[in-house]
Amino acid sequence: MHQLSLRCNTQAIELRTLKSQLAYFSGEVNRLQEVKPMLDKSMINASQITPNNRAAVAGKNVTAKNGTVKNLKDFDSSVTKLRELYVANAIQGEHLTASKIIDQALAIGVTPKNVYIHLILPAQQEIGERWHAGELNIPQEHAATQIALAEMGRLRPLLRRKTVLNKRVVVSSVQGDPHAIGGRMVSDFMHMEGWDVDFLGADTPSVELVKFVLERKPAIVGLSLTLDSLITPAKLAVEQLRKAAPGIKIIVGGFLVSADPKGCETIAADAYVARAQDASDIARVLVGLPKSGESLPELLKAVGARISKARKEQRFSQQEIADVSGLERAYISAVEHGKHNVTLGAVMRLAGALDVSIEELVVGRGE
Ligand code: B12
Repeated sequence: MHQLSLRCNTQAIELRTLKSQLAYFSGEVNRLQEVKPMLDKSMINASQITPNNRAAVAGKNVTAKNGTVKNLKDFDSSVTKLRELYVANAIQGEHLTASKIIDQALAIGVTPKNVYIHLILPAQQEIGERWHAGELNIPQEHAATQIALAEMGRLRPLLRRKTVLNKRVVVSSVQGDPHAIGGRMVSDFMHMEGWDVDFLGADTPSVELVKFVLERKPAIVGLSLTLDSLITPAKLAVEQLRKAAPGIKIIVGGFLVSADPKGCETIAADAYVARAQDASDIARVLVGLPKSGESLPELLKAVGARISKARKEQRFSQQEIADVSGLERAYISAVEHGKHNVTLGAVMRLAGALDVSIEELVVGRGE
């Protein structure tokens, strides 16, 4: 009864999620219909935008029509041009145009994830350099940052989830650190890769972080660190987390990991990861899962080893498992050695014979 009501609840939640996604997409269609006449009226060919005339075209629409984007080189240069336009508009607070530029990037085939990586991230970096050099003032940086956050919010539902790992990660900036966009990016990418994510944003006091971790029981904590003055608080947070939750894996990432990798090592985390897109693979290794980009032979070997281990743990011979599963003994032997591209049907039978879940054989227990 309890299970039934849980299942009903889950289905209701899924239905609500689907409904809200549907509402989002109908909103998007309406928005695009409104924007289309504007785009048609003021089209600029992407190849016409050069660094010299970018001020002239800033604020207008860019298109990749007329066969402009023919090959990768053209594609790359279009992305670069779109990025320049995005920066020009973001620092002026021209959100609507910045938004349309992102739509153009999507229209020429840039994936939402690559919009994060190739438009928003470098735009923020350029803004940082120009701010540091005194070329931009604080309101310009703030305006651009708000646009970046809003655009990421708009793109987030388009980042498709590839799988579900049933493993949690808590991502937060270190106590005292006001930078949150990097942590947001990591969170969104890890969600795509199947992690359940709690993103806490900027400046979480480490005592509160520890309490939250004890409640949520994540497998991984990701700490985002930008400022060099915060190495000591980061180190303290790691110490407190390890004391309260032994066995927890901690990844430190952020601007400082690229800027001062040696300095960061003193934090004594389990891994230091500079780029958001690498976080999931490193986290998978830390919790004992195979990397998602693993080659087929490696995957078959890993699956075979898990089958062999489960069989030996239960003291079955290959012949006994063959008898129960209805598979040939020689087939099972080849599968255990990773020499056979085992079918899902066979994994299902083996899982049944060994009384373990399919996931346990394919993905592992996370041990
Ligand atoms: C926006 C911004 C701010 C905003 C932040 C608002 C917000 N909501 O985030 C505000 C205005 C608050 C701010 C404040 C300051 N800032 Co500031 N800021 C920036 C700026 C321009 C952009 C940051 C950003 O959005 N980057 C985009 C994200 C996506 O990049 P990222 O954070 O590096 O994240 C990537 C990776 O690092 C990684 N990553 C990040 N976190 C994590 C976590 C994990 C677990 C993993 C795996 C990976 C990972 O994933 C991302 C994608 O790969 C940067 C410039 C820059 N180069 O980044 C300066 C910058 C970071 N700021 C800087 C400074 C100095 C400051 C101030 C100290 C300035 C001052 N004197 O007041 C203050 C902080 C004051 C304080 N309270 O302590 C310096 C830092 C230099 C340093 N480390 O010594 C920078 C580099 C500017 C510069 N060139 O000098 N800033």
